[in-house]
Parts: sequence; structure tokens; C-alpha cells
Amino acid sequence: MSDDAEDDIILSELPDDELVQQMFDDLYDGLKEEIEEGVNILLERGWEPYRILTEALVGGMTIVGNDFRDGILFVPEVLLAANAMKGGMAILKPLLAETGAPRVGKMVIGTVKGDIHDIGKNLVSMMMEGAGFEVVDLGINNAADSYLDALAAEDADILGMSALLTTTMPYMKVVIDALVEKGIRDDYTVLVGGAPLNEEFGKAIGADAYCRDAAVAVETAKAFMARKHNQMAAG
Ligand code: B1M
Repeated sequence: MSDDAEDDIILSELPDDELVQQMFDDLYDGLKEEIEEGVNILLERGWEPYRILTEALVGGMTIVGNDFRDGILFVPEVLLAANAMKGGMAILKPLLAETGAPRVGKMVIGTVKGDIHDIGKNLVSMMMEGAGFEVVDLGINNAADSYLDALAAEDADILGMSALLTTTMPYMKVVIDALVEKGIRDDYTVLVGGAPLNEEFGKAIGADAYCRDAAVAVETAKAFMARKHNQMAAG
């Protein structure tokens, strides 16, 4: 599309389906302001924040991911797309957290050492907060000590780890082994996630569960907390 044609598009005049398609294009092009505008328009039209997140933002990022994989997009473009996505997520974050749910548990989460991908982790944090969990986000590139120190300092229930690279996912086992070594493995529920992981890997490294996406992370965390409360009630 020519620049002129691009200039002519008025997002607020597009019907929902075309607006979402346009947001896919804008995310692809790393246009943060347009993404923020699109999110606000969908909110004004009554879309639930979670629907905007999954259908417009994650949907758009999937296209970016595929073209990155296929060598059509490169790191600088993907960084711009990630930045645009973060702009949209920042608007949705307080709305997702606005449920007024009571505190159900506390989670420490971070991306593992050597890995700087944080979009998925941030999404998990947002969804967990939205479901009433208190979340301590350690950011990216975390060594085992960083997780262990935070778990102790925060009196957390859950450890969440994210890895997006096949080269960094084995580090999750290093962290779990460090918990075992300190004799505190059973004090925490360990949940792991990230695109290259699967159920089998989660089991093999000794995690309590692998979470395919943020929604599964919330459901799994809730289930583990319910079990913990039942055990405590049973004495
Ligand atoms: Co990177 N990168 N990247 N990258 N990147 C991938 C992961 C890759 C699959 C792309 C590809 O080739 N197809 C590939 C990995 C290949 C492999 O390991 N087999 C790859 C590569 C190779 C690299 C570099 C090495 C590229 C280079 O420099 N040559 C480099 C590594 C840097 C490093 O970490 N040391 C790199 C860099 C980058 C950017 C900086 C440009 C950028 C990251 C920006 C940022 O995060 N701030 C980036 C991006 C954006 C991607 C892709 C395109 C998108 C990732 C993403 O954000 N997805 C990605 C391709 C892809 O995954 N299709 C790719 C959207 C997000 C919502 O999904 O993160 O899967 P995801 O999170 C989901 C679930 O996985 C789950 O829930 C989330 C929400 O539903 N989940 C959890 C995730 N963490 C969880 C934790 C939990 C629970 C669930 O705990 C409880």
C-alpha cells in the first residue's frame, strides 16, 4: 500500500473486522501510536480487554512471529512490533487487573538467564494479576539466585519461568535443581512456559506444570492454590 493510501485510513471509521486486520498490519509495521489508538477504539466499542489482547494483539504478533521464522522479518522490525504490542498491552493491563478479585496467591516470575524475550511473560503477569494473584516480575535474563532470593524475600507460592529459546529452556532445570539442593522444592509450585516448551519437557525437568498460554497459566495456578488451601484446611 502506498504512503498516501496509508494516510487516508481513519481507524475509527473501520468496522471491527477491518480494524483488527488494520491493527495486524500496524503491528507488523511497528506503529505503536496506531496500535494504541486501535485498542482504545475497540474498548470504546465495548470489546472486553481480554478479547482485544488475544484477537488483535496476540493475533498480530503471531503473523510477525511466522515471518520472523521464515526470514521475511529481522530483529529490528520485530523489536518495533514488540514495542507496538507493549503500547497496546499497557492500556489493557490496568483493565485486566480491575476485577477486584481477592488475593489468591503470590507468584514470582521471570525469563531465564540468557533470554531477553518478555512479551509472553508480561502477558502471563497481566493475566495473573487480573485473576487476583500478586505478581513479582523479575524481568529478563534471570540467574537461579535471582529466583531463589525473590521467592524467599516475597514469601511466594508460585515460581513462574519463561523461556523462548531452545538454548535457554534447559536453564529452567538448573533453577529447579537449585531448589531441590536447598531442600525447598516442595515449598513452591513451579510453572513453566514459552513457545519451544511442551508438557513432556515440563515433566522431565521436574516442574509442576507446563502452561501452553497465559490463560492456562491462570487456571493451573488457581488449581494449585485451591489444592494448597485444602491441604492447609485439612491440617
Ligand atoms: Co526472538 N526468537 N530471538 N526475538 N522471537 C523466537 C522465540 C523464535 C522462535 C523466532 C523464530 O526463529 N521463529 C526464535 C527461537 C528459535 C529457537 O530457539 N528454536 C528466536 C530467536 C532465534 C531469537 C534471537 C536468537 C535472534 C537473533 O538475535 N538472531 C534473539 C535472542 C535474544 C535472546 O533472548 N538472547 C531474539 C530476539 C528477539 C527480539 C529481541 C527481536 C524480540 C523480543 C522482544 C521482547 O520480547 N521484548 C523477539 C521476538 C518478539 C520473537 C518472536 C517473533 C515472538 C515472541 C513473542 O513475543 N510471542 C518469536 C517467534 C514466536 O514465538 N513465534 C521469537 C508472543 C507471546 C505472546 O507468545 O512468548 O510464546 P509467547 O508466550 C505465550 C506462551 O508461550 C506462554 O504464555 C504466553 C502468552 O500466551 N508463556 C508462559 C510464555 N512464558 C510463560 C511463562 C509461564 C507460563 C506461560 O510461567 C508460568
